Amino acid sequence: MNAPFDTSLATGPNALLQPAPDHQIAVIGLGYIGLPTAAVLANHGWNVCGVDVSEDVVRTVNAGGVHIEERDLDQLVHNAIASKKLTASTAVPAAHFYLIAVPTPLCEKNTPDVSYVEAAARAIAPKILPGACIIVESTSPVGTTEKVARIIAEMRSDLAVPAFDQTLDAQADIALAYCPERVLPGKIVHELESNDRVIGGITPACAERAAALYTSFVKGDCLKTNVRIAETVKLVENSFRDVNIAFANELSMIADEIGVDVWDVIRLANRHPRVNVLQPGPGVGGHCIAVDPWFLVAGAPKAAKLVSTAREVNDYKAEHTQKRIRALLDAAPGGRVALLGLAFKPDIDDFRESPALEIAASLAPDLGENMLVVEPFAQTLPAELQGTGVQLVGLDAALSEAEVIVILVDHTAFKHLVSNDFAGRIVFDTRGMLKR
Ligand code: SAJ
Repeated sequence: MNAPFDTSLATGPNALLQPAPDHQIAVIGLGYIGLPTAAVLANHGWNVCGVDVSEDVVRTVNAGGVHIEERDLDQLVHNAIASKKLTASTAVPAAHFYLIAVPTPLCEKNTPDVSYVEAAARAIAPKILPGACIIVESTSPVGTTEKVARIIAEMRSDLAVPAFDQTLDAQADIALAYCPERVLPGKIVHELESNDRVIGGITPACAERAAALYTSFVKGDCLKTNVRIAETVKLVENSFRDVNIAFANELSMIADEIGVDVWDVIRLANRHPRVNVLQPGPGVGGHCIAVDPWFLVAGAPKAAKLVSTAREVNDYKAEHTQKRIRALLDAAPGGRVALLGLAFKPDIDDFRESPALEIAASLAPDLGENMLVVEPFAQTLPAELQGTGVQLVGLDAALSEAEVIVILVDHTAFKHLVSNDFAGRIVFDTRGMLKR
């Protein structure tokens, strides 16, 4: 498919300008962050081209549809396409702003894989015109945005590319910045506009240039800093949460051993004015908190002891939960178990890195048809459970047919349940849903 923008952008060598209504924005990667961002920008009047390597995704978006479930996203994309402010393409266009929102997965050994960001930089480089601003949003190890700058500088010797230690940045032809996404799945559309943003420039002028874009649609504050601090801030945010959840998860295992109710302990401890223990669960999932802390560890493996231990505790919690379910089944030989929820957190259809799914998949080969699953956000069983004999059933069937019931996700659809609904059953409530 051809790029929809013309290549004669009205910018010159010193045109690190304020954004203008006719400026064009290319969002590279139309996933959980890129697509909502592209749609929000388009609905704020920008001309946006969303770029994705998948022809299916491009076709779906151009037809006004969405390939991911996220509250309010379908209407937003529909409006953006109908107003012709958003188009999608597999080709990178010439644009005034480039936003890179591609995945940064983990390699084996928990080291970051930034190859998609590098590929995006290589795809953008030939199209960049003087005056353009390139912003990385993907969660990235510190130094990634400077890597993007080096790739562009190597491929475009005709452009003066800014460097981190450069003092006279007024000479640069383009701007480069890092602005991490920090939106919560399930509230992405709302938080894209309401959250504060941290904007790190390779130089101060780069931060100014990128901030001019974000202030056009963000209601929160746009906080400018340097690129390395902004990259670190993102990793710190998710590591902070991971470490705190690890404390709650460790506490739940300690409580099991010493025989006290962890939910009562947390509820009462949190009445202290400076204590706020988070909630234990079956482990930590999603593509952010279960992954990003490793990027911080990779940068300073010896120093990041607490961060890496927290990751191990949260990963272990899924194994611990699975072992406890097996122990409960030993007490009900031949009995059926019903698992309530497979998603990585409540009220979401996202199963990535889900501890609930990991637990189900590890039990399935042994339990087969003795395992029932209730997941209001799945029409069919995820691939990991198909062909195992496990059945996807409704809540009522699960409650009447299973001897052991495990609450793995506190979806709203389960929240009306009270202890009496489980009379005569063995219940394992990993989320403390029945206590809240
Ligand atoms: N969880 C617990 N106990 C808690 C809170 C969460 O076990 O008390 C579990 C959840 O069940 C889930 C996991 O942690 O499995 C992560 O859920 P979450 O709601 O804490 O976070 P995410 O992964 O959906 O989104 C996070 C957010 N980061 C922070 O809150 C610091 C979001 O703002 C980021 O934009 C997102 O990561 C991201 O994309 O990085």
